Amino acid sequence: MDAPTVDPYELAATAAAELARRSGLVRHDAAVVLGSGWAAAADQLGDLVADTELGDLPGFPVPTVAGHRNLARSVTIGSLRVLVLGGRAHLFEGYPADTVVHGVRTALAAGCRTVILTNAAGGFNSDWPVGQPVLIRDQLNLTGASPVVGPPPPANEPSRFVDLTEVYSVRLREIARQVDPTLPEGVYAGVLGGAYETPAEIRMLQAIGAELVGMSTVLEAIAARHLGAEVLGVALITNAAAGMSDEPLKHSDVLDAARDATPRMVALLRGVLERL
Ligand code: 8IG
Repeated sequence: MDAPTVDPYELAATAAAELARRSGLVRHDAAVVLGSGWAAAADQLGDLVADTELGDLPGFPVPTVAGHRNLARSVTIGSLRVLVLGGRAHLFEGYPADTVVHGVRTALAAGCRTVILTNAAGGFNSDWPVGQPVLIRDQLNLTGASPVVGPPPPANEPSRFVDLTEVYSVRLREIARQVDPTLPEGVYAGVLGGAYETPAEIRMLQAIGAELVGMSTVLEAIAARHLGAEVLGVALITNAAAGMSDEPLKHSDVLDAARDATPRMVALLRGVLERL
């Protein structure tokens, strides 16, 4: 394997500098990564300061997945400066881990100390209907990839051996439940994806302690913890996982479920951000 020609931490610093130049905000305080179907929330999260196309920032691929937007939006909620990333890169698109987490590293280089990761996920806890938002309590990284694999981080960054005892902040989950006391918590299995699971794979994931499954989030959460941010993960259950219902899995159903849940998602995200 060839060593990368650009250090990913340096690339994130370059992207953050360009974001500051284009947005006019020298720093941001919190970042929200919007997953599949959450993009509509970008329009309702705060007072617009600036829009920057992700493709105009160094190191960002243009999002290709339906339901994602080519947008880094800077908004304010009171005095809080929030960076809303309208799209993300996935391993299943063929990107390496460093590219998948580039948005999160850029947000941290821009000053963010809080990272809210949202996603759409398949659920296999029968208490959770489609449209149910779930706080991620913990994760299983089953992708076989990690953002801290590769050349060691530069000397000014933390060691790769990051403590993952509390990936998803207890404090931020409590704040989320102040906003919506009915929110359940679950363990998210992050897989390489591309295809959805087989019923046998879902039974395996159940057996090893997961309750929801998706193709994102886990590497970004590791990267954010590595660089010291506090992380909140919110999954929207947009489909029953394979073998859990008689319905075939379709990406269009995922987007429909997310659209219907948008008002609740916006209220949750705004409520959390207002309380930071
Ligand atoms: I939305 O059922 C969504 N993303 N792996 N499995 C996996 N990813 C998903 C699923 C699902 N639903």
